[in-house]
Amino acid sequence: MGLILHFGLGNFARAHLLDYTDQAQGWDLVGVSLRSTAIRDGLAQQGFDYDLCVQGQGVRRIRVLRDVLTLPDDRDAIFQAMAEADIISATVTEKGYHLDSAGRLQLDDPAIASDLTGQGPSTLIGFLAFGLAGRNSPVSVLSCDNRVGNGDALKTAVADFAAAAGLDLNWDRLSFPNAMVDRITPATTDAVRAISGDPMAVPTEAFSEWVIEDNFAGPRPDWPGVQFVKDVAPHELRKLRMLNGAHSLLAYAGLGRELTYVHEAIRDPVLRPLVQDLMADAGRTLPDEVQDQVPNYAAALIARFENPELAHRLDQIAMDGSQKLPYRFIPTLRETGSKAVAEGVRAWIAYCVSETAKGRALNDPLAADIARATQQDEPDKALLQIIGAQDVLAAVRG
Ligand code: CS2
Repeated sequence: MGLILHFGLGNFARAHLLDYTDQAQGWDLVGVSLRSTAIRDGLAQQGFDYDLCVQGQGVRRIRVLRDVLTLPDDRDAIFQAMAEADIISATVTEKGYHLDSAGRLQLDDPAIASDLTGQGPSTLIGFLAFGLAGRNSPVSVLSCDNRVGNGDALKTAVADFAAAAGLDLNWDRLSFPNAMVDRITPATTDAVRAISGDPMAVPTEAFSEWVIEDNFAGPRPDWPGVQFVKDVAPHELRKLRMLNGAHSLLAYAGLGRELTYVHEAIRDPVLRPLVQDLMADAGRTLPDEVQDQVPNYAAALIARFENPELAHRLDQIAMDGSQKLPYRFIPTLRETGSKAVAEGVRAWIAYCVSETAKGRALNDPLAADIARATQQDEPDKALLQIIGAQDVLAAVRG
């Protein structure tokens, strides 16, 4: 039996990695929930099984999860599982990597600084550095987050931490495959719980995609439908700039137009052509080998966004903008001067300004900096500075 130890048990992981692994033979999966015990408590009541409500296909009962470990009680058990796992995977969202805009670990970030004291980690990065130090059997560390070069980013974070903490890792036995992950998975609503009868049910779409760099240090499951490739970058850029870029445009511009859901925003007569332009502009920045996929991919994305049954909230996508925009918007704007992307960035700025003016704290790890920036004489300039994108100020001002 192979073992996957997975950090981050939000809806996305439960609709993606866990669904794929449930369909593969011979693997167990133990989850780690670092930030709260709520998911562990809910799942433990039902033997860690839960319903995946796949839109248009019905319910699949996912039974692959063996246990969920949480802090502070299970720290030793987490290290024990790290010593045994063949694969350590993660969905901790963009901010869980604690990297600065130059891609290096933020050693002065309070959570990282606290992990560096050696009193028992509480971040993924701290766990990986301490847990992998001294381990000699092969292990693959698999990021399933929406970052460019997610495996490389995770490796840099762990290496920076290990260097600062004076830890020795056996890098020859470790691999950090890059991966592109895709499945639109909204938060669970009361309606979903009521229909399925499972309080821990996860709603998701039928579509699902996973492209992984073929770079595993040890064994891996025979996950159905996964593409193993030499270079993930073209797929990753396609997905981040076209799907996620369009999502963020719909979120900020849609909220500005007082809409609530993705399916409403994509039918809005102003937003729909903007999204089509953004996808065409983003498509032009992609490597040659995926160019022929661009038109069909764009059309398929629009159809996915139109799906009313997912009830995907725009404010869910609007979260953590400072962490998302650098991959989703800025490269397309730099490379093409896209008017649609500039509109998206302006919508993000307007969202930051109006939320702050209403006295609401943004759901963003840089919320305090953002709130301060909105008070400056030139809020757009100050906000772009926060995300390392001062160079696109003129394009944003138009
Ligand atoms: C969304 C993503 O919340 C967001 O930022 O853009 O979670 C998106 O739904 C997924 O990446 C789809 O695979």
